[in-house]
Parts: sequence; structure tokens; C-alpha cells
Amino acid sequence: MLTTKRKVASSFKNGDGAKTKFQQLEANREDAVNLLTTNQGLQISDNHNSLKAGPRGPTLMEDFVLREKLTHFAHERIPERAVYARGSGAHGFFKPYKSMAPYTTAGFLQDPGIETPVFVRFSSIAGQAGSADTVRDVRGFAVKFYTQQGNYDLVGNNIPVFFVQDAIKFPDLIHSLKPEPQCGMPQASSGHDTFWDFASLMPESTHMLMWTMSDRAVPRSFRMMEGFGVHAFKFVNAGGDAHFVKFHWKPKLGVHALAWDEAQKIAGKDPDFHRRDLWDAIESGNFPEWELGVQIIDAGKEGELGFDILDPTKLIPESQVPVQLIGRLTLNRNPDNFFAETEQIAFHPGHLVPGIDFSNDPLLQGRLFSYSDTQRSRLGGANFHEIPINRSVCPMHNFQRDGVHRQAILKGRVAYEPNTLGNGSEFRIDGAAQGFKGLSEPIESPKTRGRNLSFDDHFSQATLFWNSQSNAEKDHIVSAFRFELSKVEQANIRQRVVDNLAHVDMKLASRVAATLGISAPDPKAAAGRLGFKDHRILNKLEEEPSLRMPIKPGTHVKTRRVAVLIADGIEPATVKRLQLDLASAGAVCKTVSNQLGSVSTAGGRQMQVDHTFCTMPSVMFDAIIIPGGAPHIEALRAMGDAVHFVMEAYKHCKPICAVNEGVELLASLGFALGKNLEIVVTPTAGVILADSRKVMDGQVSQDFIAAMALHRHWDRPNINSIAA
Ligand code: HDE
Repeated sequence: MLTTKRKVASSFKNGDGAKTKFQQLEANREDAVNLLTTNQGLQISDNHNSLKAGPRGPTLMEDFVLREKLTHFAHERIPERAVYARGSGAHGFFKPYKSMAPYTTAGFLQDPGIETPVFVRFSSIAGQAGSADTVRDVRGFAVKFYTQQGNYDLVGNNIPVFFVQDAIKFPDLIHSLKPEPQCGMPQASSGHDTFWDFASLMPESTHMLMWTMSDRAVPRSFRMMEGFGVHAFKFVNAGGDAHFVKFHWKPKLGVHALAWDEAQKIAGKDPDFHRRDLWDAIESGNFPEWELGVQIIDAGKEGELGFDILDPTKLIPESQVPVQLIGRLTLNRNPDNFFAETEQIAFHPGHLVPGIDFSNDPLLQGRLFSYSDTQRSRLGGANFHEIPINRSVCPMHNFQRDGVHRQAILKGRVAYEPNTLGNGSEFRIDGAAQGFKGLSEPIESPKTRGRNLSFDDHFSQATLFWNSQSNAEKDHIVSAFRFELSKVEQANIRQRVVDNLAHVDMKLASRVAATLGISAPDPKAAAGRLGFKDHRILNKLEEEPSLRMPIKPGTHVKTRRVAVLIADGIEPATVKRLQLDLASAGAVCKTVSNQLGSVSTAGGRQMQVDHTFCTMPSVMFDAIIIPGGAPHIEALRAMGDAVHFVMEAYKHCKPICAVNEGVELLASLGFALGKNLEIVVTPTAGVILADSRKVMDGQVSQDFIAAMALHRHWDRPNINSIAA
């Protein structure tokens, strides 16, 4: 972990906008001081001994210093979030590229000169607050914009659709996903009977299951995942014209995933992997960035989409409605205090500003009720908006009063409206021109407890998603279903899932079923079950490229972690050259050996060891370098941890650069290499075999950086035969 030294001055070099929240929080910040007092400010004289009746006697009840300290400690915990409990947050700012005035009056989207402070919290849904970061799960992507018109919260996920269509099913979904009630297991995992029991009986979850079984559910980093508002919202302009809008966050670093085997190992080796990654990137000045994208649907054209825009199990393919990029989000400051900021921040999809409105999506409508309800119990009462991280930066005033932990001291006798006793003139808010006004729109009737027929198609977009994946991504989806379902004890549940999948794609269903000890998938059996809906829309598209996890052209390797394996006798010149080139491309190189301290190079100098194989295994890196030097390679070959390191990096499809004798190490480990080891060849995707000359003329660095920019080489052959 890097030091937490604040870099406040440099955080705001882009402008002053983001300062507003920073300055507001300043009133509550406290620096470390060498002073101990009670909570009442009474100076403490002894913090090591309680008050006793004689040096060996019982502790006295009158020791109010001891009692206050123990009591406060016992009350440190608050209830964790019922869902999305595990999270990490950061401060930053948002800047629009252009005015969105034609579509919305939202103040923070009007002027490219205005920076709006934000706080973002990333999270996973299923696990408890102390669960591992890299589990297979949806990630929350919640953004609070502290705008001059009030706080606006965009509370989204890294997956654009959801499991259920109606809020009334949310508690059932979560109860099935959470640890089973009788035994409290498994933690942060969907691989168990109750989840798949529920999911298999809820065909509307099929599209979301395709996403959660895909690589999207094991992101490499919060910095490398997309975000989505999921529901349709509305933009409303000054003329009162409304457009449906879907929100997207596009990461500047591209969208990247971990290998599933790797994700599971990281969960043990470093459960804080994503939290640390975000923290370190910000501390080192590599501020993560996303672009805000919107899909705006022309008024009245939503009917032409081919599906219901209010159905949260559907996405709008980007080929049908392109995403316009309208602004940039930068995270540039870590919190000062995890509890005070990341834990106490309270999001709510109903925190809106004028110019943005809801849609009638029945999942969203339920959320509008639920969030402030949960905050009241989680944060201890009705005044959670007064907690510093939740306070708006614009003036806030109303006549709500009292309640637990009230902070504001409102003066005078008036706590009602209308009044004249406030400041002498009549004060009445009764349809004034300014302020938030919900969009006036006709409401459908009659009142009904049911769903529109347009919500009954549960498979078309799941098929579109499947058809749009690359071969490697398809393989990963099949493996994920097999993994999860192999953990399901009841065969009939496994069978129901593959019967449903037969309605997505028969090949997918058969491949999944093949290793599960059940019968071949039967689409008719699925169609005969309660809850199955037969309504199928026609996809307008065969496939949608934006649903793949594409490598964006020009993706760079900034902050990617590269391990350099070192032992006594290492040839240092090529290492130095590679390290220099990688550092200037922004990658972070670390030397790894079997013990801390240093190793002796071939020339008799010392090379510093940053990490050991057992504390920083290959899963903590994005790429590895095996430098040359005959004694060094002999030494590595004799270290089981070093050999495992190399095998595992290969298995996880990471770029590997081997130099001179390093190539022989690879060859001796049984990798299929080219015949001529003298020249740089890449017989296997992402494996660079180099000699010193090519390293020194810079060619190898270029190739290696290009291989790293692709992140992982998922098409690498034979990885299942590698024991690691
Ligand atoms: Fe949430 N959700 N949710 N949710 N949600 C919460 O609020 C809820 C849903 C999302 O970092 C809770 O403060 C209901 C969809 C995020 O603090 C709770 C329904 C999406 C976060 C709650 C949904 C989300 C939450 C738990 C169905 C993606 C974490 C504690 C009607 C668009 C925010 C809390 C943070 C948190 C309720 C469905 C996103 C209980 C009832 C769909 C990112 O209020």
C-alpha cells in the first residue's frame, strides 16, 4: 500500500469546481494531534491504567474515562448495507463536454467550464462488508454529483440489465443469492442451490445470468469496467420536452477481466485487490477516468425499439441507438476516512435535479421507496442527510425538524409553511416557477397488479448477447455455468437451468449440460413450467459488437503491473532496458524473488527485491518478464514457487517476455515454442521470446507493450493442460 500522504494541491489543477465539496468537508476534518481528551474535552492523564481500588484491587465504577472508552468501542459498528455491502469509494469531479440544454435543464450538464464534485462508490452485491473483492458478482457503480441544484445520484451497475423486472421480486432474489439461512454459507457466491433454484424458476433472469456468467462479473479493476444506469430515465428540457435516456460510463482504460481461476486465487491472496488497486492508482496520480455516455431516444420513438424500454431486463443495442459521450468523470482523491465517507454515504435513485426524471420502469419505481428507508435504519435515523459526506454543497433548508442526531440549529419560532413570522413577509411555496417539477404526463389506467405483455420476452436479448461474444468469451460463459451448477446439489435444479438455456442457444445449453451429470437440455420441458412466457420478439440485430469486451485501439498499459523474476546471477542490462521502456509507458515493474533483500547480478552488483513469490504470486500481476543469465535461470528452476509463478501466468493468458536463458526456462517447462530461439518469435499469443540484441534495440519492449495492451491472450492454446 502506498503512503496516504495527501496531494490536495495537485488534485484540483484542472479547475476549482471539485473544491466545493472538499472545502465543505474541511469543517469536519481533524488532523492527528498528540492530545487525548474524553468526548467532553477533558484532558486524560493516563490511557494505560483503569481506576482501581488499590494497585491489585477491583476496577471502580466511577472510572468514567474507562466506561466512555469501552462503551464507544462497543457501539462502533452500524448495520452494513443489506446488499452491496462490500464497497470502495473515491472523490473526484465531473465535467461535461458540451451543453446538453437541448435535452435537459440539469445544471451540471450545461456548461463545459463547470466542474461538479462527485463521490463514487463501487461495490459487489452479494458478499458481506468483509468479503473478497474478486468474487463472481455484479459490481455497483454509484455516483453522487454534488450539483448546485442539489445532489444527483446515478446509482447503477457494471451490467446494463437486471435479474428481475419488478421490485416486488427483489427481496426474493437477494434471499436466494445471500448465504443460505440454515448454515450462513456460501459467502459472496451465487454457486449454490437456492440461487439457481430461484433463477431457474424465473426465466426473466436469463439475460442477466448470461452477463453474470460472463467475464463482466470478474473485472480486473473497478477502473476497467463500464457502468450503466440500467433503467430508462428521462431528460426534460426548458420547454418541458421529455426524452428517454439510458446512462453509460465508459472507462478510459478499456474493459478488462480476470481469469476465473485467477479471481478465486486472488480472493485468498489479497481479498482487498480491487480496493487496493483503486487506492494505489489515485495515490500515485493515475486518476481513473470514465466518459459519461447517453443513449437518447427521440420522443415517441421508443415503440420502434422492438422491446419495452421500461423492461430492466433489456438493453438498447448501441447499433440501434448510438451512445453519445457527453462528459468526463475523474477520480482524484482518496477518502480521508473510510467509515465517515465510503460507509456513511447514502445513495438514492430518487435524489434528482431539475431536468432529470424517472421512467415507469417497475423496478426503478420500487427503488424510489426503498433507498431512503434503508438509510434511516442503516444510518440511525431521519437525519442522515446531515452527515458530512451526504450534505449538498448548495443551500438546503426546509421545516423538517428534530430526530436523532440533529445537527442544524434552526433559529426562530417558525417550522412550518406558509408563514409570515419567519422574516415578516408572507412565505409560501405553492407552484413557484423555480424548483423541481416532476414531468406532467398521462397515467395509464386501470390500476392493475400485473405486467404488460411486452415484458414477456425473456430470451431474445440473452441470445443476442451470446451471439455477440467472441469464441473465448463463449468458452468462459460455458465454464462459468458449469462451475456454478456443479456446486448445485440437486440435479433437477441443474436440469431446469439448462432447459431454460436451450431457449437461448441449443449449443450453449448442450455444452453446459455435458459435464453436469444430467439429461440433454429440453426446451419443451422449460416451456411447460409455470412462469415460462412464450412471447418472443424479433431481434433487429444478429449480433451487437458493443456487447463483447473489446480491446479499444490505442489502449495503453498505464498502471499495469509487471513482475520481473530475479535470482542470483541475473543478467541486468536487458532487465534495465525493459524496465525503463515499461516505466515510460506507465507500467509498474516490480522485482520478485524467493526472499526480500537483494540478489547478486552476473556483474557482481546488487539488485533490489521488491516482493517474494509467496506474498506476491503471479495473480497479483498483469504480465511477467523472465530475464536471462544462466545461473539465475538455474536458481529459478530449482524454486517451486518460481516455476509455479511462470506456469500460472501462462495459464491465465498473461503476456510473458522471456530473454535469452529465460526462453530455455520456458522450453524446459514444456511450453510449445518455436524452433529457432535465437530470434524474437511469438509462437504463442502474448509470449515474446527475445535475445539481448533485440531487447537493447527496443523492439522487444514495443512488442511486449503491444501484447500487454491486449491485456490477456484468451485464445492461448492448451491452457487446460497446464498444472497451476
Ligand atoms: Fe439497489 N439497493 N435496489 N439496485 N443498489 C441498495 O441501498 C434496491 C437495484 C444499487 O454504494 C440498498 O444504501 C431495491 C438495481 C447500488 O451505497 C437498498 C431494488 C440497481 C447500490 C437497495 C434494487 C441497484 C444499491 C442497500 C429493486 C442497478 C449500492 C443499501 C427494486 C441499477 C449503493 C443501500 C452504495 C444499494 C434497494 C435494485 C444499484 C436496500 C429495493 C436494479 C449500486 O436500498
